[in-house]
Amino acid sequence: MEHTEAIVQRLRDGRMVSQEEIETLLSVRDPRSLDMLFSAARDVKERNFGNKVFFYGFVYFSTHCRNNCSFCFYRRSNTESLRYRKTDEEILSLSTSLADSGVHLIDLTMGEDPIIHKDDHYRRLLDIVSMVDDAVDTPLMLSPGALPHDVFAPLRDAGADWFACYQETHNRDLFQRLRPEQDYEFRLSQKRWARESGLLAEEGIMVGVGETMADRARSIMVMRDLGVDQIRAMTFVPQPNTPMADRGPSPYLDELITIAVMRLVHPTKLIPASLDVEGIAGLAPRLDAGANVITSIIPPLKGLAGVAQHELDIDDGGRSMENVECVLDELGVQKASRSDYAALLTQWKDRGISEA
Ligand code: SAM
Ligand code: MD0
Ligand code: SF4
Repeated sequence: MEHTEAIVQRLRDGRMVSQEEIETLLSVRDPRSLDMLFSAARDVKERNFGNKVFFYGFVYFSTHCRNNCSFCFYRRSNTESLRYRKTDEEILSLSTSLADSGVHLIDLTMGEDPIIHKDDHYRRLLDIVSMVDDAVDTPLMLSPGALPHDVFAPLRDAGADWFACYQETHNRDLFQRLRPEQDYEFRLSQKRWARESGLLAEEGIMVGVGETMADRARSIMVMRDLGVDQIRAMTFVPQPNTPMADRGPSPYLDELITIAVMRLVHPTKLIPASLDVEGIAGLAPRLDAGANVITSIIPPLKGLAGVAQHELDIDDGGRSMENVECVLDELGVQKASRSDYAALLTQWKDRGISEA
């Protein structure tokens, strides 16, 4: 306990810690040390962001995918997964209604849909981004999978603010098992290319896919080297009809501890509490662990899916803006203003310009 407390204190003082020390924090399981870890993470969050959180709307506009990730319900070999492709009109109406409901950002997400991932300089993707950007005054994130280097600047010019692409792990062997036929370096470069083009970037890992504590600690270090602005951990949710279907789910506590340690090591970054793991029931514990962005807000009855939880809490409105705001009221947490979010993005983008 003393050793753990000393590491936490060093982080709170803004000092560096080693990968082994991060691993020590990730390995904490006794109740008193856990209390101390979570309360330090909450405290650090509140010092940097107050009692306010951001809301991200999620538009999974195409569930077609050319890849075969072993953890994913939408892998190409799964003939039983729900496939749809939203039309321009549908993407526009979903985005405007999310913007009207007051989200701080819209995350436009797709599988690596072959009709978009083709050799035409990603014309369709750029058109979608411009179309949504013209229609809403809300920042946009794009989660389209891995793209060639020369598409990043046009995406920024089309109106994207953020680029999300999760490595899942920074252990190369494990990466190859999780994302067969995909290139580790190419995927890691996505975050660098995004930042070099003036986009903000998100990196993420999955918890419970066979990684060790040391792997988790290394990911938290790599996130610092990448200089990304948002970082996430999501518990792996086993999917039927996939090679990892029978892998037991790992305890959510591991994800919560990872979030808390991420918060201590990365005090000023955005860290999601994703509704896509445990649904709305998982919101409070993730905020209590130090998360400050609520992601995967999905309007009900629009034929939209989640990624890890394709149906949970969607059509009954559990993940709607309205319901999430009610739950936040009960928790005594406030919604940040649009101008809080705009100020943060401007500050970060200016920093990007001065680094370049
Ligand atoms: N197709 C794009 C890609 O893979 O980058 C964008 C989709 S992105 C929303 C998919 C992310 O959801 C993955 O990178 C992974 O982190 C997460 N995910 C997918 N399946 C999951 C599962 N079964 N359990 C937990 N997280 C999952
Ligand atoms: C989420 N379902 O935030 C979304 C997704 C993609 N950028 C995000 C994993 O949980
Ligand atoms: Fe496709 Fe993304 Fe699922 Fe992999 S995680 S199969 S790239 S949708």
